[in-house]
Amino acid sequence: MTDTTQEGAPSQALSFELKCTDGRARRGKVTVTHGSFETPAFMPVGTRGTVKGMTPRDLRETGAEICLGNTYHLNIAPGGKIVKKLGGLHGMMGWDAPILTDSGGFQVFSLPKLEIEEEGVTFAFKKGGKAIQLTPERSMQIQEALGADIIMAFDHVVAHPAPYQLAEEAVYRTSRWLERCRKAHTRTDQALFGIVQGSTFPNLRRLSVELICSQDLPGYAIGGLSVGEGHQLMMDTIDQTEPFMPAEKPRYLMGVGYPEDLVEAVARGVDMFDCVLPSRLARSGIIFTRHGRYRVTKGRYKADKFPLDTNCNCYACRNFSRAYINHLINSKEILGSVLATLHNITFYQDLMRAMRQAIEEGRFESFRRAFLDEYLSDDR
Ligand code: PRF
Ligand code: ZN
Repeated sequence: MTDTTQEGAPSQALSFELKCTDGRARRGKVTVTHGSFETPAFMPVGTRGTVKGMTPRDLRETGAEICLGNTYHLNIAPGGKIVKKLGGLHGMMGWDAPILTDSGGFQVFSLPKLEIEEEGVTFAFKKGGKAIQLTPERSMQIQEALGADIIMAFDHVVAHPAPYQLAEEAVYRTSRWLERCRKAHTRTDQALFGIVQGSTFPNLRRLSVELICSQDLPGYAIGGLSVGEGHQLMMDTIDQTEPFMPAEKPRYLMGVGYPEDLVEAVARGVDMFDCVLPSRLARSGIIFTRHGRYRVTKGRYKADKFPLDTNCNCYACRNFSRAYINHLINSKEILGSVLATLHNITFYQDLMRAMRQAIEEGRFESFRRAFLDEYLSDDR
C-alpha cells in the first residue's frame, strides 16, 4: 500500500482525496455539494428519477452513496422545468445525497435518431409534436435544471465495431462539444466531467485523452465501452487510456458492468461505475452471488427454503426464501422485483466495500484472484 493522501485540483464543486493505492488500484473519497462518497464507487441507475422499485430509504440501506439520473429521459418527463420547481432531482426524489446525471450522449448511440450534426442530435422520439433535439448547450441547460452534483459532457458515442474514420470524427466532435459544454455550464455548485471516446483504437484513445484531459475539469470519464466489444477488449482499451489520465482526479467508467468487469477495472485504476445490470437483471429473476449468477425463477428453486444468497445480510436475504421470491417473480408480483433488486444492488455495494478494504490493506491482488476464482467457477 502506498500512501498518496492529497487533494485534487481546487474546484468549488468537487474535491477528490486519493487516500492510497495498491498497484494501480485506488482508494479515495469524492466530496460534492450534497455530501461525499467513498471510491471505488458503484452508482445504481435511476434513469427517470427512480431506481426501479427502490425507495431512497431502501437504496441507502444497500450501501449506495450516490445514484444516477438521465437527462434524455427526464427531459421527456417530467421535464427540467418541473423537476426544478420540485427542488431539483434531490428534492423531487427525496434523495439528499450525491447524484450524477448523464448527458444524453449515450442515447445518441442507443436510441433511434434522425440526424447527428455538428450542432447536435435530433432524436426520432417526439415531445409535444416536436422532434427532440439535444445539443451540448441544451444538455447543460437541462442538467442545470435537474441540479445533480456531477453532470456529464454531451458526447458522441459510436457503436462497436466502428469504422476508424467515424471513430476519429467522434473523438474530435466530442472534444469540440466539450468546449461548448464548458462555456454553457454556469452553476458553480455542479462538477462537469469530460468523457474520453475513441472506440477500441489505441491511438484514438490517446488522442481523445489529450483533447479531453487538457481541458481543466474536476473529473473525467471513459466512455464508449461495454458496447459489445467484450471483456478482454474493454480491459485492453482501459489499459491504453487510464495511464494517460490525470492521477489526481476521479475516473469514471461509464455503463459498466458485470462484477468481473468492476474488479478488473478497479485493478486498472478506475474509481467510479454505473450500470443498470443489477437492477434490470433482478426484475427478470437473475440473482448475483459470490459464486456467480443464477435464475431464481427456475423450477429447482420452487420449494427452496434458503435465502437468495446465504452470504448476504440484506433485507431480502434476512427475511425471505428463494421459494417465495420464485413464486413472486413468476406470478409477476412487484414485490418479487423489489426484493431481487434490493439484493442485487446490495451485492454490488458489498463488492465495492470489499474492494475498498482490500486496497486499504494492500491485498487487492489476492482479493482479485480469490474473487474471480470463486465467482467464475462453474459450481451452480
Ligand atoms: N457516454 C455517455 N454515457 C454513457 C456512455 C458513454 O460513452 C456509456 C458507454 N458504455 C454508458 N453511458 N454520455
Ligand atoms: Zn441479499
